[in-house]
Amino acid sequence: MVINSTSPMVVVANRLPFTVQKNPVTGQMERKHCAGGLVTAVAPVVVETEGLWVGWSGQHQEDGVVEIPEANPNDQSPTAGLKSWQVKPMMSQKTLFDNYYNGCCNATFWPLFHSMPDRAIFQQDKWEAYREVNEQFAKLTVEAVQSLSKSNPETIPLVWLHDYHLMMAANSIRDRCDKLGLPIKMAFFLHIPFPSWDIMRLFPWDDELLQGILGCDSVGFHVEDYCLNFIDCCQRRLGCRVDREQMLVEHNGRTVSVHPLPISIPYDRFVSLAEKAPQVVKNNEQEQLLLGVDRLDYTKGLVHRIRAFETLLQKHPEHIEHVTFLQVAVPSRTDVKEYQELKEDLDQLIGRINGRFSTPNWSPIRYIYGCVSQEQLAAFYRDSSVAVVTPLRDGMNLVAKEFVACQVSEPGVLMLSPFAGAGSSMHEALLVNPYETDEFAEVMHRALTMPKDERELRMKQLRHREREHDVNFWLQSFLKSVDCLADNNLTPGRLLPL
Ligand code: ADQ
Repeated sequence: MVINSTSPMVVVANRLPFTVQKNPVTGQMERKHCAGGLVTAVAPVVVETEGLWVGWSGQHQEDGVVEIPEANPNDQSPTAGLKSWQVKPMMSQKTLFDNYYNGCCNATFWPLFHSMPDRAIFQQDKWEAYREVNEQFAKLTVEAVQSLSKSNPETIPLVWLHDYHLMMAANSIRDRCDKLGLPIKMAFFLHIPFPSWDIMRLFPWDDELLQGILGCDSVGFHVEDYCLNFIDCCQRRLGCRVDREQMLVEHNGRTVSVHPLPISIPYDRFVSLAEKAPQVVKNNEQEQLLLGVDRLDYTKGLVHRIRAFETLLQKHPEHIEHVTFLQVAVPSRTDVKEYQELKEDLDQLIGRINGRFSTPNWSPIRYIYGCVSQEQLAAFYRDSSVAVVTPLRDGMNLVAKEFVACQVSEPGVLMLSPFAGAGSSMHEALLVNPYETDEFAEVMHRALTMPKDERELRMKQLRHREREHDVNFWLQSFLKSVDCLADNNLTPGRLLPL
């Protein structure tokens, strides 16, 4: 990987890039790698620029001090090169952290930003906990920056804040660094959608939140629509002067640049996994698989999708015994009531449909509730005829891209919701509105019966685009966006013309 950045990168994310666990046999603390696009892409940059990663370790202050162990000598993961001094665990009091994480991040921002305001709670104490934990993150980040600047006073660290957990940290980081005379560049990237002004204004403290994000020099979202929503909110709520063409927002005498930076996957890695993965066992040679892979989350539209599959079997009984829906769902936020209810609804729905349509030799739905290895996932992607990626709302959606990368033999068909960020660039997918059940079933039928030459053509173009715009491309685009614009903010004056 070529990294065009000389600044040490300080990544600040809710989570560390690995968890720390006690080995039950040796009693020693060990790193447990968390697979994920962000860690795979960003950890090598932190290693190479001798930067730092600030995040929650999974423990609380009540649990005592966490010592970060060095990587195991056999560690092959992208975080293996991170020395223990480069990992800064954030620890908070348990109740405070719970109000921040479960209370505000997941019960307010997650549903609100996915345009599901009826599911969101708006509580002052949760919001205060959010601000306080962001302040704790800010304090630790500045200590980290200080330690870097001591050992290398020539460089200007690049602080990169990630996601909806950390929208209120930037101004505190900036103020503290200013007082210490520490120059920094600061960027923010949001992994979920940024909603329209109509939704954002429902949040009682929207002005503070927007000002929080504007504390950065550069702000990134997956797609242009989210950028424009953000710019719109800044103009309408804060009265900022904005330039929509160049995507600039003026605030407090500084100009903040806004960038569409569509995240992606390590494309080549998925290709080679798919080339090696073992064959998926099917009922018979002709059986076609429809595939869904998601975290079990209400934004992912699992219930809508399974209902559409039921309609397919009802309206096109020729698929009975020839088509199976394979749904893989990773448990997520299992201690939250809404997620437990979603699991129950899905269990019941799948049970009912299997009861209704199963024959002695076939059941319509195979359902895996759990995590599967990337090798297994690659096999599912490769051997499925259709991937059904139909969230009700999704920042980007990496599953759509992983499926495309794994199409190394017989080309399959991608069905995609226009409400996922991926929908705005993967034009050759069959777009389907997950709320429109009958049409959804018809598009499933079309995908299952699509002629080979059409499948080939669509998949070829999808694969070409994703190969060119992989996760490395995303990272390089981000570094470029920071290099061109943040320097101007260090020498104030790049304000919008009056
Ligand atoms: P997520 O909501 O987690 O990410 P997504 O982008 O689809 O959604 O990523 C899910 C990841 O989990 C994929 O890499 C997938 O392979 C993996 N996965 C899913 N099910 C699995 C299973 N059963 N076993 C193992 N792995 C599984 C958030 C936003 C997205 C945005 C990403 C990145 O909500 O919109 O695309 O961040 O910015």
